[in-house]
Amino acid sequence: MVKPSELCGRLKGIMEEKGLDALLISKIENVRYLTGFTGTSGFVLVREDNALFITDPRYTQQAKRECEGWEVFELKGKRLSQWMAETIAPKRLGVEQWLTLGSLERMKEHLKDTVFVVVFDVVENMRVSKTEDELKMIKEALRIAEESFKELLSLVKPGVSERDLALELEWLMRKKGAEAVSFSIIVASGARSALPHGVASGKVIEPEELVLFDFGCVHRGYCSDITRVVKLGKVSREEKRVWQAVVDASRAAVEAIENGERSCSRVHKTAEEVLSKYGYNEYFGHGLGHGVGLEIHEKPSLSLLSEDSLVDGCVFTVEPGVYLPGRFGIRIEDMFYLKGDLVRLTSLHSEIIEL
Ligand SMILES: [Mn+2]
Repeated sequence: MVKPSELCGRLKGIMEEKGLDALLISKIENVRYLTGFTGTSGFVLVREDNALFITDPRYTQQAKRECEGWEVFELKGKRLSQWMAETIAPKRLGVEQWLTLGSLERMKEHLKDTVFVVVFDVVENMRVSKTEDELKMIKEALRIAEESFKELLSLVKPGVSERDLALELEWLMRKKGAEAVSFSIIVASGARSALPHGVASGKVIEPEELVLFDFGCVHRGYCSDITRVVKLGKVSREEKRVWQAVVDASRAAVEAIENGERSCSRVHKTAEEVLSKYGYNEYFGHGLGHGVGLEIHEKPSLSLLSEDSLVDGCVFTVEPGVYLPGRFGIRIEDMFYLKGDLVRLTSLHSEIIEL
């Protein structure tokens, strides 16, 4: 949570630069980050010297309890744009890049003379560096996911479908206190493991197959994200080599960061170079990793095109993968926290788990 006065201070620069007399934060994760509001409908309206939380009668009571230090305004019987037109009538209103074109068109019906100015990532940038409290919640989400996965392993055997395993894993995580899964669980077996985002299907697992699990859960709004690979039988030579390439790529990225590299694109490149040495570069098509917090994918983005940097306090994944089409794929994903030193948050070992 950020105090309204502090928020005004932090946004003063951008508001002056863009000549805004008001800035509307509408993306719900950003609203939650700023105010602590956990409902699904709410806005933060920032002006030069105050910031207000706005919601509708469904959430007024809840917001008064959750949004400590925030003035809660209940919007009743009219649209936000109508209320803004009647009260503050902004000349230049900042909106986030997430506002839909449809919402913008509707707002213009009331705010006819207002100039709308898109601002990018104002709150996302504030969210990059995690507080101790946020870190605690991420760690708990990770602990729940890891323990659930360990329990799931006894159920991974030939004849079980990917979907059943995904359901079991979700069930285990929910039973341990997770609010939700952080994304649709990926269980990809055999040749499907070469699909980087092979969401669990009805496919039944066969003997001697590799099974890739990518999963995570949400604890008090905060996400976790892990990828591990299981082999039903003994790992083959080639599988071992691909795994080694992936683990070496991950280690090289981690070492670069430990040696002070902060450019996300350069960290990505470091990992890619290792895969190149193994001849697997063309089988790795996605970014090396991403920030994790209130959203499963947030800043910083560790990819070739990213302009992001790793900053103190950021939590992110490192997840190189090699996908051999029609054959198999291996990805290992760990979570890290940068605070002076780089701390590996994931505690599961990275070996292929032979069952
Ligand atoms: Mn991930």
